[in-house]
Amino acid sequence: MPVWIGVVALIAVAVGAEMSRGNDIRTNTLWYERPANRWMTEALPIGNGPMGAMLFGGTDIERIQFNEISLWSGRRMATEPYVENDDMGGHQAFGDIFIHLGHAPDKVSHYRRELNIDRAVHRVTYEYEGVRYQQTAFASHPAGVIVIELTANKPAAYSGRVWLTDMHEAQISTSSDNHRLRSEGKIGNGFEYEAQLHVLHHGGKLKRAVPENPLRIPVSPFGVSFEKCDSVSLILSAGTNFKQDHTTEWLGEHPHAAVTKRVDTAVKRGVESLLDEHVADFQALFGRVSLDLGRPSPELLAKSTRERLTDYTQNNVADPHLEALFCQFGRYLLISCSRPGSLPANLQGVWNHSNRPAWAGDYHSNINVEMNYWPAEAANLAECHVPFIDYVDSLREVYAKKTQKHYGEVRGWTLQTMNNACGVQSWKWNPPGSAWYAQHLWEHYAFGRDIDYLRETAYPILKEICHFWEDHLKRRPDGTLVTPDGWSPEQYKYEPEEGVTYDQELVYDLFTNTIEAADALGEDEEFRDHIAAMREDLLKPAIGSWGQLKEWEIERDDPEDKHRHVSHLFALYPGRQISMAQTPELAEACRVSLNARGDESTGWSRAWKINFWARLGDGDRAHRLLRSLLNLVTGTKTIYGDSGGGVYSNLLCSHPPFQIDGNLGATAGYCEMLLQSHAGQIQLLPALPAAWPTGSVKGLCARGGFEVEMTWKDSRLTSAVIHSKSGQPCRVTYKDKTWESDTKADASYHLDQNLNRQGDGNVTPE
Ligand code: FUC
Repeated sequence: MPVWIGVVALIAVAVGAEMSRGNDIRTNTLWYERPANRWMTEALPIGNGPMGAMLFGGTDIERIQFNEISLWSGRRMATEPYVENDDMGGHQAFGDIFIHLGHAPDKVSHYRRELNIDRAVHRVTYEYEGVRYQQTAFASHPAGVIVIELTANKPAAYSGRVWLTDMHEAQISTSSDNHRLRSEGKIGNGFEYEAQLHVLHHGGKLKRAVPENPLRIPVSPFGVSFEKCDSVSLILSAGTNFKQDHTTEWLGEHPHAAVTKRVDTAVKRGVESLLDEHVADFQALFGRVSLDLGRPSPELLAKSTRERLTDYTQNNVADPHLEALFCQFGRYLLISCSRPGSLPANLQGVWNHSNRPAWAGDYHSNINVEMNYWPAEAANLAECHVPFIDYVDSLREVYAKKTQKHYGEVRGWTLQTMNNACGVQSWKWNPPGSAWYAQHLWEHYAFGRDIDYLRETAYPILKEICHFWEDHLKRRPDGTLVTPDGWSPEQYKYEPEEGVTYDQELVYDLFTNTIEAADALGEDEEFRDHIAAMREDLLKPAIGSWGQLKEWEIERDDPEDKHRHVSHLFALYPGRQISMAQTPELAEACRVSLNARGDESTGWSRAWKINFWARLGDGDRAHRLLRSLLNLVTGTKTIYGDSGGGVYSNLLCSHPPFQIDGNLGATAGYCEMLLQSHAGQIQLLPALPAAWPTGSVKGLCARGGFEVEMTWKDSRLTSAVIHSKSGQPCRVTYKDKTWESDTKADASYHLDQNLNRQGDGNVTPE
């Protein structure tokens, strides 16, 4: 059967489903009625971990802007010399693919551009001069490639040109058979990079593009023309010689061989098989969690994502389905930009179109990189946490030397606020930054219960960060331990000082996690007891004169202060020193501070506040914050104040500009609203808002190695299933009800609305 006949049949089915919008039951889809004009606010992201791409869906000229996570300018931090505030450069844009099709927008009809986040497939469909065109794109993690397939319902419909461009000064060449474009370059710091784009076609022919250039941007004269093809497919891969190893000064092999192999293998496999493999791989992660906050009406589904956001923002329309989509979008993004084997998500995940991105697109240690990873465990994406853990592990020795240079004779390490991929830092020291990183190492164990990981990876790092504080804490004459040189991020008014609440709480958290880690290992009792004694002596959070949680030891809190950072509430979330159950007065003080701070702020600040209010058990307030984050904005200029935070029409979070932490922090917020497990028990629906009266969720994770499924109706729990993955004892609460039991590994426990166990013996071996 000629390929185009198969394609026609497939498109007929797809178009049938997609065109009758009212019947569209695929709910996890963002879709738009016109191509994207702006990269940051409209284009849609796909990614396979190391590589990301933003798709515009153009019909005249399609632009696919792409990145690789390790392409960084700036110095590479070898072990010598140690320069304070060295040139950390910035994450770099890699290049673009331009496809000139010449389908004039004013003659295009039935246009639809969509990103299905269940399958991680981007699709553009439209009609032009009687032909139905379709572009399908996806980023495959297992194959390490990005694939763009152009098909049509008539043969020989595709004639056009494709170019590969580069954001530095790479050589671009075309292979002698015209099938492959290649860019190869080197930036000033020694990082070498390469991209290869293979052009496959059915029917018609390929030839070297003539230098004539219909694009309004400079491109290399080297491109490929395709003429009268039934279909055209592009396979892209890119890499650098970055190696996550400071002993080689972060340099590994030239990427040519690896990129060639990935593209060659993908070309042999063909698009269909790559797509099947990609969808299976992606769904193995994404499909673990389903969330239903209310079925969308056909009227809502008939509206584009932009229209729904507009209604939601400007007309205050209730749209719990859009809210659920936003939650899942955070999971989609994390899977797409954080896979084991490459660097962690930076300020923009992996998506970046500039060589001078905002804040260098860095790893920002005083909230942002941590927030990126808040949903990893609770939203059942523990694997996606691994790049961050590996990153921390890879930097310990470099940071230890730098820490000694800055702090003198101390063991262990900490870090500055701005960090690149290879050990270079700048801006202010963030003394408790390493303790915050340590929390992530601990949480990976707390949720996953992998004792070998705890022993071999996490515990040694927790311990060395404790060493830093053993050497650095100051003991006052009355025996109190204080952090000596703190700064509550990023309050400019004050000089470094003792006993800043943010620092004290983070050290407390580090010590708590280390104590529990030693207990879990059953080792290191003497050290454990020593840390426990130090924890007793730490200066603790205190309540100030207007009932607020004090940000500093000296009372300077201003009820008018609307600062975006709310660092002194770390102990409420993501810490656990303050909780409604165990420290109700301090929890109340957090409430007072939050009310004073107000809701409106940068994107990530709003996301943090969702989590705070969830921990305070106030679902309606958490939901109000969620609404204030799902606020459609268009501005991309940096604003630090209270206007501009929200989301763009492509659902990427606006600081502004785009910053991915708000997306990921919001997803963590949903998890906290529906399930909490930080206080030694699993709390079901601890902050369910009135806006979600009926719903269900499956696959959220709880500490202790549990997965939870729940349904609710009329704002009350109707059933729950607790799946025990590692056989830990379990205590579940819902309002004033409790169920407590030992569990068996790989068994599921069904509970009714009163938390009574259901069924025969109540244990369902999986
Ligand atoms: C911190 C924040 C800013 C911004 C930057 C990347 O400095 O205070 O708001 O998010 O990180």
